[in-house]
Amino acid sequence: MTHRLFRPAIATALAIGVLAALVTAAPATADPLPTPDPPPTPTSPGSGVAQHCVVKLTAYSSEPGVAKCFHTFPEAISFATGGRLVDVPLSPAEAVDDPAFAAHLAAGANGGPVDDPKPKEVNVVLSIEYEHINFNAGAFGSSNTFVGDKLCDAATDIPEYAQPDLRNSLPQLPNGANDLISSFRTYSNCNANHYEHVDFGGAATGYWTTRDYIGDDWNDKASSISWS
Ligand SMILES: [Ca+2]
Ligand SMILES: [Ca+2]
Repeated sequence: MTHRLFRPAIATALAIGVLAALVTAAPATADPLPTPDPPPTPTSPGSGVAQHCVVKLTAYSSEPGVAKCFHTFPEAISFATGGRLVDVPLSPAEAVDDPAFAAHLAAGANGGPVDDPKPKEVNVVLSIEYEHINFNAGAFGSSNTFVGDKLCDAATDIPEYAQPDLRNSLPQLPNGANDLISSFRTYSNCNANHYEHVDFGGAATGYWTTRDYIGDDWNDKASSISWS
């Protein structure tokens, strides 16, 4: 109660003080008022540099994959599928809506039969992770395509693939793909488990399939991923 009683008095005193200061300062050249900081941006502002990187992982290895990066999404997908998918829609969002594209990737070994006699020679797409929601890398957004050398199996007790540090996945961005992912699409029988910190630390989503939005709790949070 004491504070409330004093508040009007303080406010009045402050107002009088400000007026007095303004009157006093008026004839002089006033310093410019400091520019207030802009309000924080409520959503991911985007990287500003479009990157589309493919990371090749080896099954049952915890070695971080090496990223190979491209300026456009079609270039990245063509590389990820060993050149088999060349007629790729220009944007990731269009690609997701393209039935032929989805069917090729969902079939496993780049559209070839799952029992491809030479599975080691082709890459299997595990998941494509997007900087923005709705599988949209946007004009200045990025995508991260993870590929492996075999399909995931049905069980999730032992993950087939792991990327322990997403900072390595989009090399030209200051923080890589760390704390960037907003949506993802899974392929090749794989589910993706996203972790709060590198080396699979902190909270985990559990093994999820495709999400057009990873959710408020996980937007721009993931720092490592495993697939199973
Ligand atoms: Ca994001
Ligand atoms: Ca994180």
